[in-house]
Amino acid sequence: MSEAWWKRATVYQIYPKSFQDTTGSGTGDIQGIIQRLDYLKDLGVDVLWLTPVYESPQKDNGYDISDYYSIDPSYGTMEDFEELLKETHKRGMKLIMDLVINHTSTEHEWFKQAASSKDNEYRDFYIWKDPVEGDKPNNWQSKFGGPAWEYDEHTGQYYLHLFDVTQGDLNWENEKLRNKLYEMIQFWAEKGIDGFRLDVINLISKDQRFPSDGTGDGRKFYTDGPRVHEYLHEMNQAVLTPNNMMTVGEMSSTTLENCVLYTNPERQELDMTFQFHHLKVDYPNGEKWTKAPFDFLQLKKILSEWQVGMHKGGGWNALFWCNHDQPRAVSRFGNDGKYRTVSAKMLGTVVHMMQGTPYIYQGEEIGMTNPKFTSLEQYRDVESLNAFELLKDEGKSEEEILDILRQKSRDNARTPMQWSDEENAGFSAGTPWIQPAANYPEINAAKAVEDPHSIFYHYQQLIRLRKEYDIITYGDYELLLEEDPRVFAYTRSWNGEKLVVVNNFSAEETHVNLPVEDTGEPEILLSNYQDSEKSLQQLVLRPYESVVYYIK
Ligand code: TEU
Repeated sequence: MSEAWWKRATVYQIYPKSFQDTTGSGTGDIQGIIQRLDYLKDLGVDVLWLTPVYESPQKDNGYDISDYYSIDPSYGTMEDFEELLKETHKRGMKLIMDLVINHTSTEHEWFKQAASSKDNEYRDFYIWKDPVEGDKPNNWQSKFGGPAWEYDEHTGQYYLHLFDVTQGDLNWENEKLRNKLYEMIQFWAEKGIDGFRLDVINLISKDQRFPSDGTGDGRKFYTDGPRVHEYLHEMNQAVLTPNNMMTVGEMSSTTLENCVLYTNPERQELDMTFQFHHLKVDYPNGEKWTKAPFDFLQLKKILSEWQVGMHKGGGWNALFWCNHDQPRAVSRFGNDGKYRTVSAKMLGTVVHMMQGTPYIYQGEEIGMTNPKFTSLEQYRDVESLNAFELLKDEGKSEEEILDILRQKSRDNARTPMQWSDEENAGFSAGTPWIQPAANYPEINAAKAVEDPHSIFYHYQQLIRLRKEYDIITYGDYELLLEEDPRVFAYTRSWNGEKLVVVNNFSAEETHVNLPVEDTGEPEILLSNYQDSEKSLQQLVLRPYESVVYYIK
């Protein structure tokens, strides 16, 4: 079998709401994306992933879809979408859409029908249960806080929503529903798109006993659930493989074993998976809503386990630091002050030199930071607003909660793309739906493109290296200096070649004794300083210094 094209590709994630507004509405739109295609082509990315642009009441910024077949008017029209697809292809790039099929908006026609009566033909498209002893069917919790069940007065039953109360979970046990979804996927495939990112796709199969969870929130009864592999294989055979779709599954709280199964090509399920364990290293005891530093040794351990485990099992990783649900990587794992540029480059190198398909989240390529909002009025995200209320009920002060949101809120990644030093960062001529970070006069794409030493060009090189060096795609991974509290070093080995990737995760000068043989002068493929040491022996790394050595 020839190599899958996406193994050497780099994907760029666009959050359309915050990318580029062309109408002055304050919300980004599809025409805005078209205007910026040349910038993306210049960066060198191969695939664009758009978060949902379907019609939606926008309670969860488009992850609450009310019509899978139309474009939300705030983003434009179907003609705009077709133009975007054509223009993307014209530049030799591909386009993938977000597929949200664990749930729909409660404003979707199916849900409205389903809620209208117990014997409506769509009733069984969703998950309805009778009250148990006058209360909720079980103790499962919504991922956005509060119970996962909502009582419907009209029909006297509860419906399940693992996310917001306006996001009703679909009932995948129902074959008719599954076929409706495949029909919809076929519609988009025929438009000519190149694939899908599948939202929380490992949550679609629920344990049909719907048991209460003694010690937990119910997660174990629907995460990587009983029939999930069967459903994915069915969908793959029905519409994904026949249409040659590239697929990346977003896997919530998944396991390595399951991700091997999801992505080993022999199983014909998905091409690759996002897992989030390395992004929970600043959740002490699994608790997101608390301010905490990240555990560096854990970070190395988790990323390494996934490198080795997926390789061994014949699976494939999606590599990433950030998306629209995560704080900005440079603020979280790097240094967004004095060492912003070097640390942003270092972070890029760390994941791009691993095995898998790298994803760049809009603005990462220019080192955008968390916006450091100071008042609740600046936040928009439903999860953050819910968390604020829940933390207040727990007795935390407003100051404390704002401090936590500044570190953890999903809005950290949702502020407008910083294009220039013009008003509103060149994002919009109107009032942006969410405020831009105040640092846009300093940090913006126009400036980055003019500076040959910018983060932008570092990413451009990372993308190019992946195309030029087979070892990045195929090499065996090995973590070095596992216990070193500052240095993340690893090797990739393949076909007699070796890459040694050394990264200083601290603002201190750090001495490193690498357990690798002295082979004379290795070649430096990439560095974030212009004069990195040429020898691997007795290395002294400067703050956030990152070097990729190549030995043949
Ligand atoms: O996110 C799934 C998900 O579980 C998280 O990343 C979630 O945002 C986080 O755990 C909350 O702490 C996906 C989408 O990426 C997200 O934007 C949607 O809100 C969610 O699904 C529901 O569709």
